[in-house]
Amino acid sequence: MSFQNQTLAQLMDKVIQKNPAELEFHQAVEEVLLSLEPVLERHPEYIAAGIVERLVEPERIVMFRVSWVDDQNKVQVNRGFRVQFNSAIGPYKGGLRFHPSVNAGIIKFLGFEQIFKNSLTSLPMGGGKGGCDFDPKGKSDGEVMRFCQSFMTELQRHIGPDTDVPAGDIGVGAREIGFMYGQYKRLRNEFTGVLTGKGLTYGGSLVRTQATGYGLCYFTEEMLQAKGKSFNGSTVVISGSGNVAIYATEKAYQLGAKVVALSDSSGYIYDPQGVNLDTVVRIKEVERKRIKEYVQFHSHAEYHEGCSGIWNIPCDIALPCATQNELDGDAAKTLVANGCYAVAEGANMPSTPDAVEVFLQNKVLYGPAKAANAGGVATSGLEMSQNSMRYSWTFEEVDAKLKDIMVNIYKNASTVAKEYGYEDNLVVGANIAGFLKVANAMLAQGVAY
Ligand code: NDP
Ligand code: 2IT
Repeated sequence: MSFQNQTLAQLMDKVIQKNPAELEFHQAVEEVLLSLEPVLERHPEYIAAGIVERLVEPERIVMFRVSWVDDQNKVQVNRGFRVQFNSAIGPYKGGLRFHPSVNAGIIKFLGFEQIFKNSLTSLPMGGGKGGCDFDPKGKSDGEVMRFCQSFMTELQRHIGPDTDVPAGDIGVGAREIGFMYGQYKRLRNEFTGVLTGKGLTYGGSLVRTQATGYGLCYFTEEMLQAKGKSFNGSTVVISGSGNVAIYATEKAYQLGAKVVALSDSSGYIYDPQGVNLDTVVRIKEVERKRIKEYVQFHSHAEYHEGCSGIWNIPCDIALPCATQNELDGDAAKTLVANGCYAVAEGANMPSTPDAVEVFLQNKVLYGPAKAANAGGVATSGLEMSQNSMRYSWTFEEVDAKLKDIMVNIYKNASTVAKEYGYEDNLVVGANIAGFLKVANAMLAQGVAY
């Protein structure tokens, strides 16, 4: 796809010029701007008010040194980020990623996408994201604690329950959130809902742990049922074996599917009988080991080095749940050739633009990340509501609200796609639906808000 609208084409050039070398950010912006062409034709007032120009510029970026002392008493220095992208519809909201690959471009792409995702949830949350190039792998609990405390010592100046509410993402789970929450509370002397994904003993919400994976399957089931299909009886391939992948696997099984493959950043397992989730949870979550250990417990299963081969496994439904750009055009063609009819994204931007093109051209049911994985942040929004009320809902109550939100995101994205002449294109539908609410809030609030 290329730009027809000159204003948008020029804006895209400017984004590339002003943010050199931030390839993931360019990719995320280009996809959204292409989707917005039909909206701007209908609504020139958004151009007049500079809405899109303002949207691609973060309201604020904080970059900071994180120094900490390792178990050998050596000083370590990492680089932390928080991008506060857009607060038009609520306090900045989005996860923190701890991974050696983290840089400004990656955090900006994630923060930019979060604006539209959060808008789609229908809850009042702006877009933000943060993280650090710290690698939790191989670190002791003490090292992770000291790092998290140092990270929060700076971050706490920039966040707050009505300002900016971070959560988890890659490398940030219950352990890291606990350490960061403890440090925030120590420094600020406040017990507030400043982070989500908290433990259940100190203000966390039931279902938040499961929410992204469960929500992904609720969304996918809705997308399938609209075309007379369902998870029931299907074969599913899921990449990753972290928080999102594990709970997507659990829900896919509950909906009657068989999950035959999972991966980590070293390689993938293929278990034609269906992966045993208890084994995966023990290896990845409890022991923090590699997925290849799986074949020691299930000798009929196979382990293959390298991540991309997972897409060669024949399946009906593919759920990429590891990281950005993990599924390229060739992998998409292989999936299609093997009969895969649905792809929904648990990870953020896992499919390259070429892969997305292949899915759309071949009429694969395709659920883009902003819509399909919004269940995590939606349940974070529900955690914020419960914290404000000083109250907690039951598992069933939160799960029902999550399901309702995911079904509505599907309906909203597909209705808007049709309304703008792109029936069945959920990329365009989700981007436009997410954009409209934010754009109207920005219009209402004036330029120098
Ligand atoms: P986890 O840290 O729990 O798990 C990440 C998984 O992805 C691990 O299996 C990891 O393998 C694999 N992985 C990470 N980086 C790479 C890489 N560069 N190449 C190949 N595999 C990789 O993170 P989550 O499950 O929380 O996040 C997974 C994806 O879902 C991310 O894209 C995240 O942004 C997105 N997401 C997460 C949400 C949440 O609520 N947690 C909400 C919405 C989206 P290894 O163990 O080897 O590192
Ligand atoms: O990408 C995401 O939506 C997340 N990592 C979850 C963010 C959140 O605030 O719960």
